[in-house]
Amino acid sequence: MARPAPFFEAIARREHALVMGVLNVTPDSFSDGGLHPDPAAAAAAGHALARAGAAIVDVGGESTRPGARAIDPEEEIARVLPVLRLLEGLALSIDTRRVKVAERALDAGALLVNDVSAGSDPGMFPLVAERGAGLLLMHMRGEPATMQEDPRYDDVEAEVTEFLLARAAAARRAGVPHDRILLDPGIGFGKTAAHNLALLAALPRLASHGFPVVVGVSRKRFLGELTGREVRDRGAATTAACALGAYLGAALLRVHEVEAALDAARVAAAFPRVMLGSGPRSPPAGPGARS
Ligand code: PMM
Repeated sequence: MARPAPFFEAIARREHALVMGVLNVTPDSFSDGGLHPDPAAAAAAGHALARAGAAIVDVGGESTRPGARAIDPEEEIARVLPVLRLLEGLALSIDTRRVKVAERALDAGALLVNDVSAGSDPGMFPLVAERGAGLLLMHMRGEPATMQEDPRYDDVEAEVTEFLLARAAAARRAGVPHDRILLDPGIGFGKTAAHNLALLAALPRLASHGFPVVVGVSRKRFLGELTGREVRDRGAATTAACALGAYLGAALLRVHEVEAALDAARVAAAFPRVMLGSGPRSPPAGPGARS
C-alpha cells in the first residue's frame, strides 16, 4: 500500500532545493562518526536537524567513507533501529545497501531507502515497490574499501548518467513508481575532485531526465582539496557547493548543517538564470585530471 507522501509532494512542488539532514550512527563515518554515544543522543541530533528545517533525516549505520569495510547487517540494524524508533513521526530515510536493514527501517516508519549501491542487493527494488516507499539511487564506482584507488572514467558524466538511468529503469520494472525515484551522482564515491566538479557542472542535464536529483557534498574531501581545510572547517565550502548544486538543479541537498544549506538553497532559487561563461581558470581541468 502506498504511504502518505508529504515529503514526495514537497519535492515535486518545491520552490527551492530541500535539505536532507545527515545522521550517522556509526563509529567511523568521516565527519560525524562516533558523535552520538547512544540512541537518545542520536535521536536528539535527529530532532535538531528537523527543527533546523530538514525535509527528511537520513539515518545511516554503515560508514561508506573511502576505505571503510562492510559490516554485518545485524550490526547495522542494531545501530539504526533504536534511533529510527525514537525519531518516529519525522520524515526518515535509511542509508543502507542491505535489504534486511531496509526492511526493518521501513517497518519502523522510514519512507525512503537511500541505497548508495543503487540496488546491489537483489531484493531491494521489489521490497521498496511492495512497501510503496521511495528510492534514492546513487552512483558509486566499486566498493567503499577500494573506490578511491585511482578512479578513472572515459566520460564521467555519460557513465554516471547511463548507470543511474539504467538502475531507475530496473527499479521501475520492479514496480517502483517514477515519482518515488531520486538520482544522485555520488560525489566522492570513486571520483577525483575533477570528476566531482564535472558531475556538479552536469547537474542540469542529469535533472533533465525528470527524476529529482540529490547532491551530497557535505564536508567532502574534494572541498578539502579546493580549500586546504580539514573536515571540521569545511562548512563554508559546503555551503558554497550547495548553492552551486541548487542553482544547477539539485532538488535535495544532503548535508550535516541544515540551516546553512537551506540559506544556500533559498539564495540559489532567487538568483536569476544566467548563461555561464568561462571562469577564472579557463579551460577547467578535464574529468580525467588528477587534483
Ligand atoms: N554520502 C555519504 C553517505 N551516503 N548518500 C547519498 N545519497 N549521497 C551521498 O553523497 C552520500 C550518501 C558519505 O558521507 P557521510 O559520511 O557524510 O554520510
